[in-house]
Amino acid sequence: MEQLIIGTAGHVDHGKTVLISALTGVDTDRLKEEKKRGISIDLGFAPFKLPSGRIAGVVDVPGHERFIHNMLAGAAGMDLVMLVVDASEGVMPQTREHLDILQILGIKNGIVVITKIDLADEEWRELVKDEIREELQGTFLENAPFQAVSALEGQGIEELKRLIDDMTLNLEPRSASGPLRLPIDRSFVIAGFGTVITGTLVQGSVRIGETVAVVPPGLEARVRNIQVHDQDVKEAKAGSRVALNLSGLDKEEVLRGSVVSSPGYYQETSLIDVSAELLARAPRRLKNLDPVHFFLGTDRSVARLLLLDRDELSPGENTLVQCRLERPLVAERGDPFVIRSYSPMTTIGGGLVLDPYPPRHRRFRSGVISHLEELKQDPTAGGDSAFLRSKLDELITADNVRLIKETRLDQDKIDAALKEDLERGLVQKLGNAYILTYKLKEFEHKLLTELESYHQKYPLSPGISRASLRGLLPRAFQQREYDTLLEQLQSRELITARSDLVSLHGLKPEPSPKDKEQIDNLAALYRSGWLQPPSTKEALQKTGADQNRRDEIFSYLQSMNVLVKISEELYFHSEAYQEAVELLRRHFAGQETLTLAQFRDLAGTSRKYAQALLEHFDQKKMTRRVEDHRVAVKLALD
Ligand SMILES: Nc1nc2c(ncn2[C@@H]2O[C@H](COP(=O)(O)OP(=O)(O)OP(=O)(O)O)[C@@H](O)[C@H]2O)c(=O)[nH]1
Ligand SMILES: [Mg+2]
Repeated sequence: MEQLIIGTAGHVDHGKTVLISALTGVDTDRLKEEKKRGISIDLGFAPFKLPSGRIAGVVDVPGHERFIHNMLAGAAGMDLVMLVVDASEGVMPQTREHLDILQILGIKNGIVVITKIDLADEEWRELVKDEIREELQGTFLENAPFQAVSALEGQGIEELKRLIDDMTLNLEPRSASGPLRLPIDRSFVIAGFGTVITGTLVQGSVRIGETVAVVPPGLEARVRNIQVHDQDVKEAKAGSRVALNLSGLDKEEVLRGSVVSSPGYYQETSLIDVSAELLARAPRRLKNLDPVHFFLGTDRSVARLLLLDRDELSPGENTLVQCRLERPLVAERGDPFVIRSYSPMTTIGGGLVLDPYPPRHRRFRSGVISHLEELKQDPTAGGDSAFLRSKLDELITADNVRLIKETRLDQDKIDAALKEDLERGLVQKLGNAYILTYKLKEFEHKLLTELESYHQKYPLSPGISRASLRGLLPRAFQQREYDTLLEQLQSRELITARSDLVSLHGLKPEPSPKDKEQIDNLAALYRSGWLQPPSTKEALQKTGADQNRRDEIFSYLQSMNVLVKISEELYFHSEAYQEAVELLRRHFAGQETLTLAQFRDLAGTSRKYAQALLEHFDQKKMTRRVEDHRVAVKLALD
């Protein structure tokens, strides 16, 4: 696993930052205030080269109880945590509180690091070890290895590095497929460079040039640059610490807690159904609608807890709750969250999100409770609707038949899941098929950007051919879905789609003065050539126009009805062409048949042009060839 986040946890002053510095060579306390007070205040970050050569991202958290909200923002993405305990002091309040938080957040792997062993004798250290072991009973660190170190004198540091290496070799990588999700933990502006945000990429991937959404507030921005461990990269995948340079945002608009995501995928929500637990060591019971501090990802809000099936929640109990948030945030099914009491602020519990977009509930409704109980059985799998969406994400588009085949869900379940997703705007219909909204937006964006750059490159061209534009979409897109997509963009007045060409809406090619002159000269040339016009190559040469712009110039002249196309090489001035049709008409008004020689003489042209015109008329079903002459088919209509 290349992408790996290693974090610290533990009481204030127990040696976390100095330990990180011994491991990585980086002092992560970068704030002036931190230096002055000798404690960490905000999260610290550093790249960490493991003995195996892999590079992990380190998140160093502050231990002081006043900065637990910062610790919470950093803890969410850790793959492995070092619980740091001072060998002299032993277990202290934030050792416990951090442990509770890590446990609630579902962190799975950890090492207990006993620090400052140069200050404690062997016997004392053994006592502290026993005390810690007892504290870890029943937690994810119950069987975690211990490592004693002195960060100042270097004892145990190499052993700790190797231990971290070994323990992270076989961790399961995070999912790089699916929509992008990057909870922001820092945002700043670099003069002349713009807004930079950092965070742990928890799902999906991000590429330079991509358009992403920042929710809240729900703005779109373009990814101008990406760094992983201070190195420029083109793409970053789930599990990495990344810094994104975003264009199109002001610093004010991006705060810790917002999420960078695929456009259209996440919406902010202020009602969340959860299964919540009050810790056994919580100091008192929680009453219905009590306010608490609610922490999810790197975001936080004050929330009131609507207890759905009881009036009070006692320490050690677990129940179903609708959280009413004061400030909306981004949540997804299965996300863990932490709650802290309103005042004084201590960690009292947490749980898992069951439904991030529920309707407003009333209490003691058996229907609501049994539905949430069902969701609770498998809160991380995400139920049918999330499963269906993950399938759609892979398939890109799929109709009903395909969905049944791929999900193996029955029609009723698919209908119910789709109904919910369509209502929430997560899925949209495209003809007979379904597509994730964020994907659809991505493709729309791709087509529009291509059209923009096409028009820029070929200012005279009336549009790009329908078929070559389709080439931008994945092959999973059926013709019918593509046509529907174009129709939709047209009805939103973003494009004009004709049977053969597609252009941006309202596009009128505007020839530059120089182009205008050449175009006028070309028109004059074809007019004077009349029924013996030059080849396109000759014409371009004579007027001094760029041969490479042949298609652009001639399709412009065609679209302006100045020229009529017979073949790639041969065009006629439209008045000359009209005369040829008129000659044909007049001839057939009095006679049944027409030979090539007759037409040549009528038109006063050469055999070559007469033949090309007649073949063209045949093709347009105006005439038909019978042996060595033509008969009229449908002349009147033209
Ligand atoms: N003697 C000795 N002192 C240490 C050792 N590690 C850290 N210290 C000292 O302990 C103090 C606190 O260390 P930090 O690393 O800042 O502690 P911290 O856990 O990061 O503290 P917060 O981030 O504020 O929670 C500093 O004065 C360090 O010099 C060690 O191994 N031996
Ligand atoms: Mg520190």
